[in-house]
Amino acid sequence: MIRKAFIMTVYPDMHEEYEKRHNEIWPEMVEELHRHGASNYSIFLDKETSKLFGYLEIEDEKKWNQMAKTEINQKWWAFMESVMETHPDESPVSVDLKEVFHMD
Ligand code: RM4
Repeated sequence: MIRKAFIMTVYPDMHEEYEKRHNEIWPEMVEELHRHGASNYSIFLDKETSKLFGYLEIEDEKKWNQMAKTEINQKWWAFMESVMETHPDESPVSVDLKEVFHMD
């Protein structure tokens, strides 16, 4: 199992909308995430800075990298484009974090 952590950015006036959309995440999106080996996925918001801290566990990097190309993920990113910082291809601006500590 591989732990992944990353930072994204939500627009300051979209905090509630971002949370609402995730409370109502499409079941097909969750299924696709699971199919691509993802589990234990959390996103936390820093209300002061609008930064989102994402954490998830994956089985395999290669399998996970396929997720972005799926139709449902592309649709989800298009849907989320209005509430968060994205690249021109609608993928979220995301900075990977290096793990510096872990304990079970
Ligand atoms: C986020 C963002 C991420 C996605 C999660 C489920 O807002 O779009 O890329 O993995 O939702």
